[in-house]
Amino acid sequence: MATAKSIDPAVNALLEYAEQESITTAFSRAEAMKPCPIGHIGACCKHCHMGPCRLVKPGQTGICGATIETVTSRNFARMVAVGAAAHSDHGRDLVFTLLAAAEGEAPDYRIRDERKLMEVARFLGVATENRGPRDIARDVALKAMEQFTSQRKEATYLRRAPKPRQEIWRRLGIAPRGIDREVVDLLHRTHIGDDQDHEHILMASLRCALADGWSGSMLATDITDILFGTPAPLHSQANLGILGKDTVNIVVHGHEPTLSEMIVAASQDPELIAYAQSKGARGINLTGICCTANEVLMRQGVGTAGNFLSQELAILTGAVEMMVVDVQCIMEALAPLSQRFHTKLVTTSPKVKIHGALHVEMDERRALAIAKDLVRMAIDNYPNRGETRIPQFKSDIVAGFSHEYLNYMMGGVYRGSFRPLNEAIVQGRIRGVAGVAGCNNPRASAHDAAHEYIVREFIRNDVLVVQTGCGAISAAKYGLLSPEEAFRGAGAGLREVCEALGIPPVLHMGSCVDNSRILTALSQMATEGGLGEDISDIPGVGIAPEWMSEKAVSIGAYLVASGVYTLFGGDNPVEASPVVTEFLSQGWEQRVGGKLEFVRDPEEIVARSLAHIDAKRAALGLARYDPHRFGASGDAVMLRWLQAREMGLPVSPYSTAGLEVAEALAQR
Ligand code: NFS
Repeated sequence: MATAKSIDPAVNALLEYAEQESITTAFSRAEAMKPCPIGHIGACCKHCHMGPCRLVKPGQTGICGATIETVTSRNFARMVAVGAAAHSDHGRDLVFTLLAAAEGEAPDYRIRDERKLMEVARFLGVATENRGPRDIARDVALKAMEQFTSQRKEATYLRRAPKPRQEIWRRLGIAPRGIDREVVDLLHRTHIGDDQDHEHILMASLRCALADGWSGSMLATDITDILFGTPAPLHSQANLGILGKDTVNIVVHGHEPTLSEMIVAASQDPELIAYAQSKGARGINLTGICCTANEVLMRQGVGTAGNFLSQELAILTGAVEMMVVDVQCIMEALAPLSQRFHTKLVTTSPKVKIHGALHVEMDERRALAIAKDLVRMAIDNYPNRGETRIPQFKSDIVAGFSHEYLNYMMGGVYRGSFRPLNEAIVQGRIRGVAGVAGCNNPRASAHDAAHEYIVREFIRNDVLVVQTGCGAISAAKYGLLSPEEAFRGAGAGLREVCEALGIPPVLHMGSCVDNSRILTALSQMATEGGLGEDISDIPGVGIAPEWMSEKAVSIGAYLVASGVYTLFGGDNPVEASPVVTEFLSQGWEQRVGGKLEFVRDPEEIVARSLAHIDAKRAALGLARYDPHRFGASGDAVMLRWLQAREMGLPVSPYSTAGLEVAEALAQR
């Protein structure tokens, strides 16, 4: 049975073991518990204690008279508010760390990227002349804090969007103010007896989501870069096979980089490595899961053990001495599961405790000391390890594509720009761009299947893919983040671009908070020229094939508000109301140019995406996409020629068009 659960052989192997041992996982629990058919489609209102009211008959209302349109849109709004709160609160904690570092209260943190500090300072209007980095960082932190508390003033980061986009937001009254205000405002509206016009609730949802994407998440990314460095491509590996058979294995899981960066440092401490060796281990092996993994992968090259649905499986290997978790996407099931093995589960955030886990609270004033204590504790646990079962699957990856690096790679320090990318789209070498992100969901047909299918289809059709979150980890596991993939799976035009720039056809841009990098890149593409004037003009789409979290809903909503056609796989959480379903699509599209659709079938997601990309190309007056127009140049042809020559085939050295070589190889 287990084989059909995932397309990842490492996951399937461990699920088989779980079944043999009668250990439950999210996969088996999802099978045992069907979703509530009323809540699943948004028809349950439990916002007061007269109910919950289940609106299951045509025209039925709640006790207060709330219609199905009001109930579904309120439920949707609450998801946006929680998602925006989670992303932004992560940003807030980074602001606190930056402030503490600037004020000398967090001695283990420093400004690693002064260049980015200067850039952000200038953007936020902080004076930089004749001032030291710590002084500047302090003011940057204070300015960033204002982005949370401002009552009336518009969010500063909106200015990173193309001008026409900003105007749309202002005209519609959805330009967000302070993040805290927008989250509270949206939650307030969903209380009994408040906002009862679905359009009004859903437009307010866009405003709150914008406060996430263009403020909370964006400043989280900026400040993380300032503190820990702006990512640039580096090599690493992904999947459970990176766990070492004879190393002390520590898994960091959750979302925040603050403690995990210190654990990276602690795991490289020669004294601790010697201590691990004294216990019989070969060394200390740090790996990650979910977005904490993405944070330390992008900057430190730490290997990624898996995405959301792999968290329990890492423990099932029996080879994890310690799993250190912070916030978000951490399954409570980890606690009882870890007790069946020798794994120590440690919660570290003041916001997250799990019954049955050890709590060692993060304190940035002594962060490195805490990290060292944790690593030592993991080492002490190594001798308790029993039998292990590490599936031998791992892939090589290249990750770390910040928008700064994209600029750099397309023109170096002096001429960095997005022009080559825009030109490749204009010419039709690249048909369009797709952001593929988001979670895993055990209710998907098979774990990672939709992610992998959609990404492969996009690159085969010359669509450049950018990824974040668990979607990026999925691609990593299937070899899609390696430059060789351009030769294996990309269409001819995209392959030529990848060869010229030396990049994979799928770019890992970070954690889910780093979807803000995609917004910044889109904004830059829109203003660079050749692709219209606004994000909604760009031939591009946003996809979350296996979403499940409220954060994903907030991301979807801010992409829509930014002008992006956004498709979510899986079921429609507002299905109970055709009116609301239509409003998320056509209603939003008429107003902001982007729309949100829930589409179960991955083939249909690809078909709608390509049709949208082609329609946007046509609207811009660009050349019709022709898959056969390009591909006669580049390394692939050279490689084929070398291969033919090595095989002793009679090919002319002048046959760079490749036809003769291809024919000779085919005849073989
Ligand atoms: Ni995004 Fe990253 Fe993963 Fe989904 Fe959870 S880890 S923040 S919410 S499950 S992609």
